[in-house]
Order: sequence, then structure tokens, then C-alpha cells
Amino acid sequence: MSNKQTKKGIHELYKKDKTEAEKALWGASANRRGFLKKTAIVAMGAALGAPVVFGRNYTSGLIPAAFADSNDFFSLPGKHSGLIILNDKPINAETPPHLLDDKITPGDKLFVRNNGLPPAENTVDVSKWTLTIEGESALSKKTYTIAQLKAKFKNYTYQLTLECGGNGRKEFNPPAKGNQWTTGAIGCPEWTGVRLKDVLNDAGVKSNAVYVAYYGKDTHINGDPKKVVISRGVPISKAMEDESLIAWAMNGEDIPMLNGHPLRLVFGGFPASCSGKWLSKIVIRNKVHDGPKMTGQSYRVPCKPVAPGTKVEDEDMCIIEAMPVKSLITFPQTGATIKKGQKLPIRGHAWTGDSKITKMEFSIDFGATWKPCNLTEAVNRFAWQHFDAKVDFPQTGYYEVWVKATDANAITQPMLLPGWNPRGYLNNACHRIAVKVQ
Ligand SMILES: Nc1nc2c(c(=O)[nH]1)N[C@H]1C(S)=C(S)[C@@H](COP(=O)(O)O)O[C@H]1N2
Ligand SMILES: [Mo]
Repeated sequence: MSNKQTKKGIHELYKKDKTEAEKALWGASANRRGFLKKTAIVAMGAALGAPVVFGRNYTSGLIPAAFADSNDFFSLPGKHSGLIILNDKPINAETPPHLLDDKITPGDKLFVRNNGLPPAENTVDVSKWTLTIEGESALSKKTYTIAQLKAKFKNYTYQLTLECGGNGRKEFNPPAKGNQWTTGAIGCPEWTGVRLKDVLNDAGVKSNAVYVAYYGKDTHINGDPKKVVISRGVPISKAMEDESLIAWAMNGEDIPMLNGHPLRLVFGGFPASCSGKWLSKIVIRNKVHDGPKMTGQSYRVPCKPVAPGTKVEDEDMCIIEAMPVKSLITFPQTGATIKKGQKLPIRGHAWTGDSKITKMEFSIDFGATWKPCNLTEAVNRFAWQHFDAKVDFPQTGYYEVWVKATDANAITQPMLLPGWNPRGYLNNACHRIAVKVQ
């Protein structure tokens, strides 16, 4: 992180729960030459627990090493310090591959993709939180507390993948604007809640229903409380699937604040942008939903392939539905070194939005030949599957291990970047790691 980014990050963190001393420090004004004012130096001393002896030389924008060297200081509330922060306004953080090694992604390792500011934690009263169902295609308008949802409808637990439509965006060329996700906007925790369809049916669904969309309690970064940050949805057929959940728990605990506590939608297999966080309202629409980030170029790709760099008109863009076939090596970390004659154990996960993975292979010769991996079945639909293999290397040297998943329709991952699109969605190129044998 550059100092500039880091300082911005601290501003964001401090806003949540840092002390007055740090507030003074990070809100501090500097004089014209960029040195911090005396009040800020004193405040910084308080935050560090000792006075800053040569504070008069301290330049604004420089992070005290005592803070900069501490991972804890930068970790997001409730999140593993190894997450990589891509943006802090709003907060976006991805998970490096080796931290996705768990079969069930722990809450602190699930990526965060916020389009706005989450509701302040002290404003979230679980006992008062409500969810309203309405819309042109709802037969009635109904409001439920979380306790009512839990009691009135059967509770279900599914392991479901959440993957941001922009995962892998960093590889696109010409580059696409937006968070430069590498491989880590993916996770597969276990979610507990009620079936969306049970709640929709309780309110009543008209036969002309086409789409189901959400509204959440996050607010726009520009501070306007009325401006909706994001409101997306799914076709009614997806909403009615058994695994489409209104969830209040992740891995048997409260959903982490940054991931939508106390209530969110989870649609495994669809772009995670459909899975509304801090959920307060669901609308049953008689047309394709037209909320913010549903229209124009957002979460859409050209309906027909285009040459890289092409400007595509809005009407030629199609909404992303099921996410593509993909896989990730979560062990070992890239850069692993092994001794000649040793076999290298590899493992990871594979997933797809509307089918199942039936074949998993690895290559150590840049894709010229492929060998099979062991592959598990999914615990339920839209959960990722696990693979492993033992890799043999013919001689000492540098290798890359590539992995490739294939689904039940014989659709496989491209080795290089697939179809370029203006916003950089749906990159499902093979994952690869570097290995040195010596
Ligand atoms: N209310 C609300 N829901 C939201 C978002 C948001 O900004 N606000 N971001 C969406 C996007 S783009 C993604 S990729 C997922 C990310 O979920 P996560 O932060 O729990 O990983 O949440 C989706 N749901
Ligand atoms: Mo996303």
C-alpha cells in the first residue's frame, strides 16, 4: 500500500472505532510545508502510548511505523488481517488464494464488496430489523421481523458460493474501471435462513411476476440518505429455487457486519451483486428490475463477443446470470519450492453457476498435457467442490501448475483471458501457481 492509500484506510477505520487521539491525528491539518500541527503530534503520542520526541519533523501522510508494521491495525473489523484491501471508500477487500483453503470459508476470510457505506453497527437492532415484501407483482405487502421469519418459515442451511461478477477484472486489457480484483472475490460459507420462495409465496406472487429485487440499508458514499446505492435482482425462476435464501447466519454465527448483518439474500451461482446485504425490502417486479446497477453497463456483458476495447451500446449489453466454470488452487501458495524427487500435493476448489463440475485436471507443461485430479461432489447445489492431486516433476527447474475445471455440459475454463468486455466481468481463466523444484 502506498502511504496515501494507507492514510485513507486509517481514516475509514478510525471512523468506525478509533479513539479521539487518532481522530485528532488523522483529521489533523498540516502546515504549508506538510508538517503536522502540534496538537496532532500530541494526539499521535497519545495513540502510540509515548510522546513523539522529534514530532516537529513529522510529515503529514507518513504512517507511524508502529502502526504500519502492525497488520492488526489495518485489518477490517471482523476480518482476517491477510485480506487485501483494494479500496476503502467504499470498503472492498479480497482474499488471497491460500486463505481460501478451508472447505467452508470462515466469516473472517470472506471477501467484502461494498458499493456504499454499511449501516453503522450501533444503529442495527436485530430485534427491530424488518423485511418488507411488496411490488407490482406482490399480492399483498407484508413486513416481518427476523424473529418472525425464523419462527414462521422452515429454516434451511446450504453452503453457497458468492463470487463477485468482477472477480479477475485485473487481467483485462484494455483495463476495465472498478475494483481490480485478482482471484479473491469468491468464498463459499454455509448460510442459514429461510427460503426466499416461502416468504414470497406467503406474501403472494402474481402470475405476471418476472423479477425479484432487493433494497438494503447501506447509504451512498456522497452522504445523501435517499440515494439508493445498489438495488439488483434475479429472474423469478432463480428466486424460486430451493437454495435461494434470506439468511441471518453464516457458519452458524451472525453474518459479519461487512457482509450484511443482520439479514441478506444469498443466491449461489449468480453474481454476488444479486445477493443484497443489510436486506430491508424485497420487491416482486412485473418487469426486469431497473434499480441502480441493474441497467446500462453494470453487471452486463456484450450479448455478442466484441474485440477488446470496443465501446458497446447499452442495448447490446446482456445481464449476467449464472457465473462461469472456475477453479482455484488454495494449496500450496504460488512460489512453493520442493526438493527433487518429491511429489507436490495440490488442492483447491471448483465451482460453476448452473451445473456441476465433472472433471478437474492439472498441467505442469503450460497446458500441453493434462492429468486428472481427485474431485469431490458438492454438498449441495451451488456449493463449490474440492480437488486434490499429487504432482510429479521430471527434473529440477521452474514450473507452473495450472488447473482446469470442466462441467457436466463439457464446458471448460479458458487458459487465457476469456471474452473481453467493457467492465471486466466473468474472467474464468485457469488459475496457476509457480513452483520451483531444486
Ligand atoms: N446492500 C448491498 N448489497 C450488496 C452490495 C452492496 O454494496 N450493498 N454489494 C453487492 C456486490 S457487488 C457483491 S459482489 C456482494 C458482496 O458480498 P460480500 O461483501 O458479503 O462478499 O454483495 C452484494 N450485495
Ligand atoms: Mo460484485
